[in-house]
Amino acid sequence: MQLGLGLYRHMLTPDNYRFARQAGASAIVAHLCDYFAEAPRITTGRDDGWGLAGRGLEIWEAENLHALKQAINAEGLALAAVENLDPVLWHDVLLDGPRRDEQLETVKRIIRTFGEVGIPTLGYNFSIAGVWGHIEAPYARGGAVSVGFSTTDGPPETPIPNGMVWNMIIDPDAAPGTLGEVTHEQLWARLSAFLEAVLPVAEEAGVRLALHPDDPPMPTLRGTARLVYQPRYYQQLLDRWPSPANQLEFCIGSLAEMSEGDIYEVVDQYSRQQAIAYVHFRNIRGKVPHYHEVFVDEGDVDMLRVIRILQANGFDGVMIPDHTPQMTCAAPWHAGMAYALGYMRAAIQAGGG
Ligand SMILES: [Mn+2]
Repeated sequence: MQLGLGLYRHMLTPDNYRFARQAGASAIVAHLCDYFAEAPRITTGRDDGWGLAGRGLEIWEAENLHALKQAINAEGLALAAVENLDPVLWHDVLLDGPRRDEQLETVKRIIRTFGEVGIPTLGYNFSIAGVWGHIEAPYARGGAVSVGFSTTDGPPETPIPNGMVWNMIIDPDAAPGTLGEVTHEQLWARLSAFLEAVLPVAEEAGVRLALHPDDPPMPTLRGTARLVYQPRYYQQLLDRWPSPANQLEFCIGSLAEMSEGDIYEVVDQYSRQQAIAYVHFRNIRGKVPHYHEVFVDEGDVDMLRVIRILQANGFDGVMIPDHTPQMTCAAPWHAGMAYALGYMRAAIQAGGG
């Protein structure tokens, strides 16, 4: 098992690569979509969500991806995955809109480029509402600020306005109105169109697609269906499209927040199938519709047991800290990550590798 660190777009710097290396990581998971440029954290309840999509799209070009990989390699790290497509690149795939086929071609081109550059995994989140509705509050130990979700205490679940997809603005000039409702049948049909178009290309390119489960894992959010909001829907994904390129971005926190399933059985079920591309390591307290994100060592999940199950099933991929509570100091994000990485490294070593 390898330790990695996820870095947001504006954090893809040599200093942060060294920070990762110093904390024992050997891999980087890079976010290329420029959310969180203003603050490196999950934000909450704003009408404009995570802001304007489509900034800095040149990063998706082969020469820029190659330079990114070189810079990461130069610090002794692998570029293990790119996490999330900018919604500008594929919004009509999610919405079944008029530009769907053109955008499927764009995604295929990106996957082929990943294959050429040597980026082995593309993590994606097939979601219309995206990560939405979090509350930011001092939920973690010692009053550390983290996020939570609550259907009673969170922001009102308003319909998604036109021009917004995946909690980002894709068209600031969109006509007034809302996206309307999207059913589970529609969402799975859209996923089907996506995977049937791109999986053959991914197989040929040697790139794995890794699906993140829903965060928060509600059956619907803002009137739109969610895809993997119970652990069993991961199995549906794997069974419907069997392919070495059809893999999981396995988020322990999101899976543990789901109302069904035993998290240890879930970890065992999917790691035994060698279906996990990489792991998001995060602990939580509670389940939908009310939960809080907390430090790795204080939540409902015995994270050491999770690591032992992964090791027993021969998982040899990358595990990264997911979001962590912000620690009270001059570098709240970095301190939180260093804390999680130290814990994860100790757990891996204690388990024998
Ligand atoms: Mn996650």
